[in-house]
Amino acid sequence: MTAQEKIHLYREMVRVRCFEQKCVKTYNNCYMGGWLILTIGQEALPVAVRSLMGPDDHTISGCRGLGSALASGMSMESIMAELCGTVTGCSQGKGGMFSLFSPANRHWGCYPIAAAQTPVALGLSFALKYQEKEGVVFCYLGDGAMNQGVFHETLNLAGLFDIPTVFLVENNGYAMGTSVRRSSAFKDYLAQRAEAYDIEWDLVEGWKMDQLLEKLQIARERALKTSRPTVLEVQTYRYYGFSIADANNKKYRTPEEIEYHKKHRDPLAHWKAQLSQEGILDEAGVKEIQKEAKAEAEAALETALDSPIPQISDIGKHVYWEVDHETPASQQGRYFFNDEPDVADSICHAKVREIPSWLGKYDPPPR
Ligand SMILES: Cc1ncc(C[n+]2csc(CCOP(=O)(O)OP(=O)(O)O)c2C)c(N)n1
Ligand SMILES: [Mg+2]
Repeated sequence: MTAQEKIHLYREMVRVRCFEQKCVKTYNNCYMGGWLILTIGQEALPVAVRSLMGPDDHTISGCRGLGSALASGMSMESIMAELCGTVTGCSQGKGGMFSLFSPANRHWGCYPIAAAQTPVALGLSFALKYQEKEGVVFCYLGDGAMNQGVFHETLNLAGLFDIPTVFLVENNGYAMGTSVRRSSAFKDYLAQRAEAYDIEWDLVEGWKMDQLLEKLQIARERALKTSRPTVLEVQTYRYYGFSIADANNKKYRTPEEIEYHKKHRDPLAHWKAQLSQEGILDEAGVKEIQKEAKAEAEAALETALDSPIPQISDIGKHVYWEVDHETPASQQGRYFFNDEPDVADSICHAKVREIPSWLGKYDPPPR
C-alpha cells in the first residue's frame, strides 16, 4: 500500500465516526426517528472490506450497517436524508436505517431481521458463480445472528455447492443486551462452527487494520480461486448501546469494560499510531481529516433537512417495479407469475388503499 492509500483508510474510518456522531446529535435533537444503530468502535472492518473489493464484488449487511453503507461509497447526504426521512435519501426517505441500499455501489442493504441477509448473500454469490463472474460477496452478520436457523441453512448450501461468500461475523460480545457466553453454545470460537459444514474459518482482531486486510485478502482469494466460502470471526466492540435507545447499556456490561476497549482496542487510534510511527501522518494531518469529515457530515445534515418529506401519494411507489411502470401484471395484482390472473385478483390487488388521514399529519420539528 502507498502512503496515500493508508491515509485513505484512516480518513474513511474518521468519516464513519464523525458521520455517526452527527447522527447521534441529530437524533437527540428530534430530526431523526426510528432506528439508529451505530458502528462506532467497529469502523475498521467495513473500510478494510471496501478497500479490497473488485468490480464484481458485493456487500450486504445486518442491522449494524451504517459503516458498511458509508464505506460502500454511498454519500453522506443520501444516508443522512434517509435517516431524517426526507426525499433526497437513498430510498426517498421512506425506509430509514434499514433501507440503506445502493445498487450502484453494489451494496445490498442493512437487513433488520437477524441473519435474513445471509441467504440473500448466498443468492448473490450463486448468481456471480452462475454468470461466471470474478466476484465475491462479503456478508456481514452479528454474533447473535449466528444462532439463527437460516444462517445454518445458508452455510450448508454454501459448503455444499462451493459458493463464493465471505461471512463476516462481527463478534462484538453482545446481541442486544445478552452476552455471547449467555446465548451461544460453542467450543473455543463461534466461527469454529463452520467446520461442521467443511468451511474454512479464521479469527481476526477487528481493531487492527493490517490484520483485517491480510485475513480478508486470504478469504477473498479463496473465494475467487476455489469458489469456497469462508467464515471470518471479527473480534470487535461497540461503544454505544445496541441502538440509540438502549438505556441499560452500562448495566449488562461495566463502564470499565467499555473504557478498556476505547483505550486499548480503538481501530482509529490503532491505525493512527501505525501511520504516525511510519512517519506518514502527523497530528496536523489528523486534525485536517477530522475537520473535513465533520464539515462533510454537517453539510449532509443541512441538505437532508432542506429536503421535503415524501409525499403521502407516493407511499405505494418504489415497492414493485411493475406498479411504478404500470405493467399489465400490476393491473392484475400478480407481479411474478401472470398465468392465473383470476386467482391473483382474488388474493391481492396493486391499487394503493386510501391513505388514513392521520398519516398526513406528521410535521417535522421546527429547525
Ligand atoms: C429473527 C430476529 N429475532 C430477533 C430480532 C431482534 N433483534 C434485533 S438485533 C438483535 C441482536 C443482534 O445481535 P448481533 O447479531 O450480535 O448484532 P449486533 O447488534 O451486535 O451488531 C435482535 C435479537 C430480530 N431482529 N430478528
Ligand atoms: Mg453482537
